[in-house]
Amino acid sequence: MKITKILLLALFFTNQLLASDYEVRMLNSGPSGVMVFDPPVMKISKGDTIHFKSVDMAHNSESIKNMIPEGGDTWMGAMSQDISVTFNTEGVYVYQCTPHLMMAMVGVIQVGNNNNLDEVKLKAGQLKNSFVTNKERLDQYLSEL
Ligand SMILES: [Cu+2]
Repeated sequence: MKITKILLLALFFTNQLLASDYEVRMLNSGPSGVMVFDPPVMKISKGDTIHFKSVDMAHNSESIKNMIPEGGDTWMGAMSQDISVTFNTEGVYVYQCTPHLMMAMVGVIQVGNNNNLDEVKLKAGQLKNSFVTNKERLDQYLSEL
């Protein structure tokens, strides 16, 4: 019995150690265009953390309603502030920079599986209507999953 307990504990701590940290920068101009998250598309594992870095001023990171998996945590970063988000629910998440949504400053994160991808793509079709520039950007991002 004792051995089992120790093994379980070891497994638990190994999982904790294996969780990875990633950085997404919020930029006025980046490799993929103007007003972008960099990198804009991330594939991570359950339990991983993303640090959204306020590199240029006047950006934030906020999850978009109905574009995250069922039971997934929402987040809302303050303007010009870093925010760290740990993802414990698998699926596809779409998030925005609130003041630059019109310019399609959005990003996509796939945590583990992409079971909700069809649903997210459907919502993306509607969200596109609020983009003034870079209208194809979100479709492009989603096609990379
Ligand atoms: Cu922005």
